Parts: sequence; C-alpha cells; structure tokens
Amino acid sequence: PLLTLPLSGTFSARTPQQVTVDSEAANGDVKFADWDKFHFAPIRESAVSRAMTKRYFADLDKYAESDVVIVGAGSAGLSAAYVLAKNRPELKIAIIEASVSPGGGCWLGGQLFSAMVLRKPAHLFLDELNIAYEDEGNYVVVKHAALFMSTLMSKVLEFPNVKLFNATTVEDLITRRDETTGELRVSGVVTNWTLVALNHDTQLCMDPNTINASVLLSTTGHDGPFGAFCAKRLESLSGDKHKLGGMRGLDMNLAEDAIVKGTREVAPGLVIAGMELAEVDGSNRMGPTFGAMALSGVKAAEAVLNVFDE
Ligand code: AHZ
Repeated sequence: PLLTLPLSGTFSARTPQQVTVDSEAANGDVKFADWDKFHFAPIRESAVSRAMTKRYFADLDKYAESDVVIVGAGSAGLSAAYVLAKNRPELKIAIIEASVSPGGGCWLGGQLFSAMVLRKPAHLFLDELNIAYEDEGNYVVVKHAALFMSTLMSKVLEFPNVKLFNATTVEDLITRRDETTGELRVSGVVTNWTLVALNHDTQLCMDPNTINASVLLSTTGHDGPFGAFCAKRLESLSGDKHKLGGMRGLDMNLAEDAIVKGTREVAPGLVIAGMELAEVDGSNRMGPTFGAMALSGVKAAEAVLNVFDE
C-alpha cells in the first residue's frame, strides 16, 4: 500500500446519538482491496450545521469584547498576529478579513512569479517560522510565496487565543472620547458580511455588527475597494490633524525602511502597519519584496502591546 492508515476497526460512540460502526474489514491496515468495504461513520445533517454554527456563535460571543482586533489578514497582519499570540496567550485576538480567503496579496511573489524575495534581516522571521530559503547575500528567496503564507497562516490559526472572521468586512470604527484627556480613541470596529458590504446599494437595511477592542491594528494594504480603510477614516476622525500622504511610486530601498520605521500608533487606540502606512505617510511602494511586511508586523505587535499595557 502507498499509505497505511488504521481505517478499519470500530469507531467508538461517545453518546447514544452516535452510532457505532463495525467495519466489515478485519482489524489491521486497509489495503487497496478493502476500499469496496469502506464507509464513513454515519452522520445526521443537522449535526454538521450545529457543529459549525454553535462554534461560530460562541466565538462571536467571546470576541465581541476583544483585547486586540487586527483588520486584514495579509502578510503584515498575520505576522503581527503570530508575534502577539505567541507572546501573550492571555489576549483575545480577533482577525477580521474581508476576503473569503485570508492571505492578502501574498500568494505569489509578484506578478505571476511564485518565488518570494525578502531582504535581510527579515530572514530571521523565516527562521522563527522554520521556513526554508535560498540565501542570496543581502536577500533570501522562499521557493513559493504560498509556502510562506500557508505556514504563517497555519501557525497563527493554531493559537487558541486567535479567531479569524473571514468574509467579514470592517465598515467603520467605534470611537469614544476619553473622559480624562478628551481625546477621541478608537475602541472597536463595525463589521458586516462582505457580501452585504458589497451590496449596500441594493439592500434597504442591512445593519452591521460590532466588536469592542482595547487596541485596533489595521493592516488593510494600500488603497483599493476596501483597502487603506482605517487610513481613510483617520481624516474624518481627526479633521486637519491627519492629511493622508497617499502612496508614492516604487522605490524598494526607501519603501521598506519607511514602512517598518513608520509602524506605530497613528491615532489613540489605532496602530497601522504594512502597506496601509504608505497611504498615511505618503511613502513609496516596494513592489514584490516582502521583508517589510513581516517586520512591520513584528513591530506592530510591540506597538499594540505598548498601547494595551499603558
Ligand atoms: O482583503 C484584504 C487583504 O486580505 C484585507 N482588507 C482590506 N480592507 C479590509 C476591510 N475589512 C477587512 N475593510 C480588509 N479586511 O486586508 C488584507 C490586506 O493584505 P495585503 O496583502 O493587501 O496588505 P499587506 O500590507 O499585508 O501587504 C502588502 C503587500 C505589498 S503591496 C506592494 C506594492 O503594491 O508595492 N508591495 C507589497 C509587499
């Protein structure tokens, strides 16, 4: 056999509703010849619905009050989530991603070429994640960007203190005036199903949901249909205080340093990282080199904790 799995034998029932299945196959390894006798343990369709919905609603309830909300599950947001979740297992971290598929623009290295370039010292983050690369001197190359993204994503999702709400769009921010300082603080997000957010014009009333958070980390990428979401909101949040710079042309050397250096708490309670920062600060884009996304995420985790621990 190509693969030896202990598929035959008895599936034990944990509750009376679950049926015990005695496989007709003799105990031992299933060989190809045994596929005729193969069957799954039976299930009632409602059990599948309940298995999904009860967990989702329990998560909605649990994360309605989150410690950290990360908007956008691209390379910057997920890098930050990894560092935060690993170092602070007691924090509740909700990740809100507009797309059905998390990962942002990071499934290919650039255009349709799959290898992914990261300039040093971002290779240290790859070492942390145990991702192999070729060392080219000042930069390293991962054989496929999807290897980076899938590894990062699987590690983030394994942390028990992280919940990813995908197909969910952040439509607006919750703001509160601080009673002592009078400052306007970002204190959560207004969310909606992405399919609803895309169709507001065609629906009469599809009100949103909310999540309160102590700190918001926005990593929604540069301007686009949903992108640069919090950056754009900054202007209306604080009047003249925040004039958006708007992303500038491509310069890999300037852009990557600027993004990592600029990663910070931009408004009270709101940290911005990744390419969204280029819209805030008017810095360059870097194109297909991803070191700044990883390290901006690492720095954002520090910035988030500084705000959280204030
Ligand atoms: O779907 C978006 C993507 O997955 C998600 N997103 C955007 N707006 C959202 C909203 N609510 C929820 N309102 C939202 N989710 O945010 C994610 C952003 O991921 P990204 O990969 O686009 O951004 P990043 O900053 O992590 O990485 C940027 C990568 C780039 S762009 C670039 C260039 O253009 O020069 N170079 C690099 C390395």
